[in-house]
Order: sequence, then C-alpha cells, then structure tokens
Amino acid sequence: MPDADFDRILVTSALPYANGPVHLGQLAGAYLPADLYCRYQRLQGRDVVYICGSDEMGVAIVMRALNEDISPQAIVDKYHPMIRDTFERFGMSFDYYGRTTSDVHAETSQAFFRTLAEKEVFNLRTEEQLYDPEAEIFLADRFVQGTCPVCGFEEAYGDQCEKCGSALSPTELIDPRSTLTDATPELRETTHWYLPLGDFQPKLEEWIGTHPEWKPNVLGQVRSWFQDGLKDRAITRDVPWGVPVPADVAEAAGVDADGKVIYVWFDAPIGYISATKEWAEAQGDPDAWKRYWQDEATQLVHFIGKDNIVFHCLMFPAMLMAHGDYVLPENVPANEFLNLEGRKLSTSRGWAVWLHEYLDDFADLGGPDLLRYSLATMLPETKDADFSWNDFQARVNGELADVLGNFVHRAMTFATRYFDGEVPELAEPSDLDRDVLEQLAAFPERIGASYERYRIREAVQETMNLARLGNKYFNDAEPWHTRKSDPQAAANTIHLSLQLCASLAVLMAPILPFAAARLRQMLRLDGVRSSVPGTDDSGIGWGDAGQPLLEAGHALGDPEILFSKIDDEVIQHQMDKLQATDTTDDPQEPDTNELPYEPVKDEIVYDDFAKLDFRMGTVTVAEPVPKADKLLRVEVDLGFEERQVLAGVAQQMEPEELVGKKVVLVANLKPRTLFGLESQGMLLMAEDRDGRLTPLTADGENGAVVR
Ligand code: B3M
Ligand code: ZN
Repeated sequence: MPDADFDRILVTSALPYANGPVHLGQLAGAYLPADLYCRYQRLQGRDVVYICGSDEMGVAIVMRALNEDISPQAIVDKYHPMIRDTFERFGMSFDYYGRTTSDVHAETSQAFFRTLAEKEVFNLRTEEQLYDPEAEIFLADRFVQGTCPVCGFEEAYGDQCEKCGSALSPTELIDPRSTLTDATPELRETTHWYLPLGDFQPKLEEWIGTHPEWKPNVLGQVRSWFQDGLKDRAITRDVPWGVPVPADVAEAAGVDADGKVIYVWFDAPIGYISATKEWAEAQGDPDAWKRYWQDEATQLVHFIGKDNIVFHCLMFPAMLMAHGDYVLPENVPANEFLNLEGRKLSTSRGWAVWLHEYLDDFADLGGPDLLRYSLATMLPETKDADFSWNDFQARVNGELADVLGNFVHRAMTFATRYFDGEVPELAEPSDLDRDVLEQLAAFPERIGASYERYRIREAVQETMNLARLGNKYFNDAEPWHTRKSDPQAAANTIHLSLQLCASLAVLMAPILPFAAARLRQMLRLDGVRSSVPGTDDSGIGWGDAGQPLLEAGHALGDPEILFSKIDDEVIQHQMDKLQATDTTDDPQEPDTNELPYEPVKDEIVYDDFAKLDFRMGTVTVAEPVPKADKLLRVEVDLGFEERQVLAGVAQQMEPEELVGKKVVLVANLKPRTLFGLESQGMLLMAEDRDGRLTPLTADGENGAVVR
C-alpha cells in the first residue's frame, strides 16, 4: 500500500464556483470518487481530512451576477448554501466545506502572495490590455468575446475558446467586443504580477518524473504542457471582484493597487489551505492545519476534472514549491468528462441533470444511493463516459435490486421464517461453505487495492462481486431443499449468507452509505466504524469485514426491501424533463444526435447486388493530389494486381492514416479520370450523419471477395 509512508491523508475536491447548482458532470469528476475514497480510508481507520468549499471569487461569479442582475455577493450568498446543502443531502462526507469570501481566506491568500512577492518570485509587467471605454473597466477573461484565432468560432472568450478548447488571452481574439456593453474595446496600459511558470519547468518536470504511477490521462496532459513550454501567467486582474492585491506589496512595487485583485486561479487552490485552517479552528486545535499541509508525512490528494489539471499539477505545485513550507500533492487523479445521453453536457443549453432536482425527484424512490452507485459504475476515469437514464435504470434494477437487494432479502427472510430471526449455528461446513469463507476473506484487500489506486469503478465492481458471490452461493446451496433433507446444511447456508450480508454492510458503505446503514440496522450489526468524519479507529473496520462478524444465536431485525425497482415512467419523466430544458439550436455546432439518418434506398434483387465486385486490399501508397485539395491518390494491393484510386477523403484524413490499412475496394467500377489521373475503383467508407468518414476494413487476404 503506498500509504505506508504516510501518517495522514488530506483529500480535496475542486471548489465549485458558487454561480449555479451542482450537476452530474461535476459529481462524476471531482466529488463522488473523492467521497468514496475518503469513506474507504476512514473505514480503514486512517487519519483523513476531506476539504472542499465554494469558489466565490473570479469572473465566473461576476458574469452570473450580471446575468441575474444582482451583486456578486448576492450571487455567492445564494448559491453557496444551496451547493453546501445539496452536497450534504447527497451524502458527501466533507470534514469541512468552506467558502473563499471568508476573512481567513483573504488573509491566507494575501499572505501567500506576499511571501512569494518578498521572495521575488514574481515578475511585474506593464502591457496594453483591452479596456471597455463605456464601462471603464479592463476586460479580463470572460468579459471579452470575439472570434477564436485558432478555429474561427465567433463566441470565444478572452481566456478560452469553448469550441476548440484553446487557451487564449483577450488580445488574441479577432474582432473583440465587451460582454458588458458590447463596445469595441481599446488598448490601454496596465501593470500586473506574473508567475514565471517557465522558470519552474525543470523542477516541475523532475517532480512529476517521480510519479510514474499517476493516471495516464493526467500525465499525458502534463507532458504536452511541458512540450509546449510553460509560459508566464498573469496572477492579478483588473476586475471589481476578488481578493485584493495586498496594498503593502503593491506599494513596495510602486504600483497603484486600486481595483487590482488576485487572479482566481491563484487564490482558489489556496482556498484548500484556508478551509483547512477553519476546520482546525472548529476542532479547537487551531494549529492542526499545519500537520496536514506542512508535514512530509501527509499524503495530499486532489480530486478534480480534466479541465483543472494544469492548475493542480503545474501552477499550484509551482506556488507551493516557491513558498517552500508546503507538501506537494502525492496524486491528482483527475477524471475526464461525463456526457449526458450521448451529448456533451451543457448547462447553458439546458442539457444537464441537476443534483438537487435528482434528490427531490428520487427522495422516495431510493434517494442518493441509486445515483451514487450508478454514477460510480460509469465514472470517466480513463476516457469520457456517458450517463443515460436507461443505464441508470438498468444499474438500479439489474444490480442493486436484483443482485444486492435480492440476496440480502433471501438471506433475511429465510432466517426469519425458519430460524426464528436468529443467526443459525455453523457446524461441519461443506466444501462449498468453506470455499465461500475463503473467498470472503480476500474481499477487503482486493476492493481496498482498487481504492488505493484510485480505480473507483473497479472497487465498485469488486464490491458488487461480493453480492454476486452471495447470490450464487445461495442458489448452489439450495437451502429450500436442504431445509428438509439436511437441516444443518441449510443452517450453514443461512449462517454464511448472513455473514456475507454483514461484510457487505461494511464494504458497501463508501458507495451506498444510506443503504449500508439500513442493512446494519436490519442485521442489528453494531459497533461498525463510521465512514463519516468525527469517528475514531475503534470498532469493526474495513479489514475485519473479511471474517464472520455475526455470532451464532445473534438476533436479527426485520427484513426490509433495500432497493425497489425504478419504473419506466420515472425514467420517461426524466427524459421528458431533459428534452424540455434543452435549448440546443446553435448552427455553429450541429447536434449530431438530431441529424436525420439517410433514408434506405429502393429495393433491389440479389442479381443487382451480385454485379458488384468488392475486394479486400491493402493501401501501399497514399499521397495528396496537387491542386485537388479533396483528393488523395491511393495505391491498393489486391494480391493479384495493384490499383490506383482517387479517394475524396483528403479533408478528413492524413495520408499516413491510410497507408497499411486493409480496405474494401469496388473492383469492377468503370475507371474514370480526375486531374489527369485514372481512378480504378472506389474505397468503401462509412459516412456518419455529420459527414465523418471511416474506411471499411476487414481481416481477409488481399484479393479476397467480399459478399
Ligand atoms: N472553481 C473551476 C471549476 O469549478 C474552479 C475550481 C477551483 S479548484 C481550486 O472547474
Ligand atoms: Zn477555437
């Protein structure tokens, strides 16, 4: 276990902007996996502090304030409690949930800024920036929109193009306009503090080099940033909302600090530190935060979504290195994105599922656990994943109800009916019984190993495998037969099934904390360590769950249904709701899901089909055709002869992508000449509704007839 070197674990989840409610995409990225991880670690008896809070500074808040026509303070005062309460209802087990408008945060981030300024880490630069003459304000980040210089998207923001993902600076935009007044901005001089990230690159590369165990999607992004070379980053802004640049620092630098604030991506990660300070204060141990941030025996883990990788793997670590007093993250298990019903999730287009609405809608239908479980099985850990309501229903009905709930119910009702509601005695176990005991013993470590490696999906699968084992064992042992033919055998089956239920009541607690509590109650299983903050490491813990936890003769509670099935109407209602809020109608970005399928052509007879001669071949040459920007000249080896084909794919694929590919060629098409070259056939391609082409390919030998 990697943690052997550590005495304590500090876990953070990205601080959500307090500019709207929380949706499923955020949950799947930074919150749910972290909560499972922390609950698991607490059951292990480890010293864990789990920190989060609302990100209440920055332009994202101001934009929302402008939208809702209220002040930034009113925005964060509206959304912070809403987010905090929704998380709580969902069962997020934060040790502390803070907010970055707190005094402690202002002091902490200003002190951090001051320390770096005193260490002469920053550069000051005076540059021309976009200024809105009507609003009399510099146009940072999202205050300016214009055409993306990379992809031509006309609504790119000053910090990023949402179409192609390029990171931009406001002055790079073509035809910029102010999002505040629509005025055309002018250039004016302003002075800002810069963090010279480039200077940190060698140290950052060396440090990242010590972490080959990080997730490949994270290392991949980090390496590509290194490859491009890290650039200086402005860490102050002329924005009317944020943590003010400390006046003493500005004065020492001879800069007018009026209206200048610390850039939100500088102060937000410091928010993790300020929240830990506030947690320590609330514990009555104000210095405790130092152990978690400054003692090398702390394992610091940041759970985030992939869009925050650069800040958590490069910028914040560089800040921590520059400061000198802090530990660096041990891991940053960032997740990819969650799509919704096959489409990119978009809050602005109403294509999202809001957590608070889910919690309201499913309050009497199974509550948070259903979503915790189904989302956990489909987390975008290695690549983007898709949430669909049909999957959700299938997970709940087919796994929670039919496997886990069913197993518990069979064991409990059998014990109630035939063993007076007590755990029967185990005597002279059969080979089957012994085998189950042996398998049970391996579960805590196996599931734990997945959590330790941040493979949360795998941990969930392994946990459900214990319920699967239970169901299979119950079926194979057939207690409904042995009850009459061999009562002790039936007693053994029920004894062991109840032991599996008890172990499940511990091991499923990270994923299904509410159902686990009900199961413990049903089993009257007391003394299990809690997976939420504020408990010590006494009691039945994770490792104990590999052994039988119930004594023979132990009195059980009444059987209850753990999970009910979700009806089709409930799912249909959610689908309708999603459609009703969807406002997608952006001509710039056609929604491929709504494009029509090409109609099927008129019927033919077999003889029509038999006239076509399709052959397998291998592409040996592919090259552009001069002056024909749509065509590639391709040579195909048909085994018995070579063919030259002109394929209209040059705008969609690189010649190199085709060379070496097995393709299917229409071999008896009358040749025709294009740009002076004879095309002797046609390559078969699959054309998606949006026009995307994929060559048809198969494994047959060159020259093989395709029919
Ligand atoms: N609020 C961005 C986001 O919500 C930002 C995260 C801060 S983590 C220190 O994606
Ligand atoms: Zn773009």
